[in-house]
Amino acid sequence: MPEPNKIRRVFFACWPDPRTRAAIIERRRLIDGLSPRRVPDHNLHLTLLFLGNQPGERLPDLLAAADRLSAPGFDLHLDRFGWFPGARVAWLGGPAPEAAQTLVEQLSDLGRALALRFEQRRFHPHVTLFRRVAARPDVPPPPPLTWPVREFALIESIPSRPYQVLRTWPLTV
Ligand code: 2AM
Repeated sequence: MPEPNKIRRVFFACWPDPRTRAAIIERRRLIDGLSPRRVPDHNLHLTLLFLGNQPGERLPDLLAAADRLSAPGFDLHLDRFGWFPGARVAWLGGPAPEAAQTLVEQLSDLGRALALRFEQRRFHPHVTLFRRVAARPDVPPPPPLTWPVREFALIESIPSRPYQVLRTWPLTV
């Protein structure tokens, strides 16, 4: 039986197609050994908007609102490795295309329209590759990768389990 009142930890993300996932893994290999906390292959993703803990009974509204959203696809150019000192994560990332930024704004408008509580951070397109990385990696840039983003997804994070894709939505061409 589903538990409607359970707290669910969710976020909107770009979920890589198989070719893009393989290309991200290849680039992760270039900085292998940065920390023992490598993000598993099946969890690699790029967060658009982190909603965090939400009451389970709000999920149907969230899914229905995202069903009504219309936004164009975009290409993400991932051309650099980076590191966030606070989160101590090493990542593969790149600049934010305007269409990606607009999608993030549409998603946060949607969350606000549903009166969900979440903390909005500035959008820095990145795929986390390693966690618990003590210092900025001193590595040459990776071969650039173009990720054709043609859909987005709502993902659930459940402790000790692979991320669950709850639903995906196409972006327009
Ligand atoms: P990270 O990869 O930079 O750690 C699932 O936890 C996803 O949501 C991860 O991609 C993570 O980003 C992101 N995330 C976790 N907590 C967050 C927060 N408070 N604000 C923004 N993004 C967050």
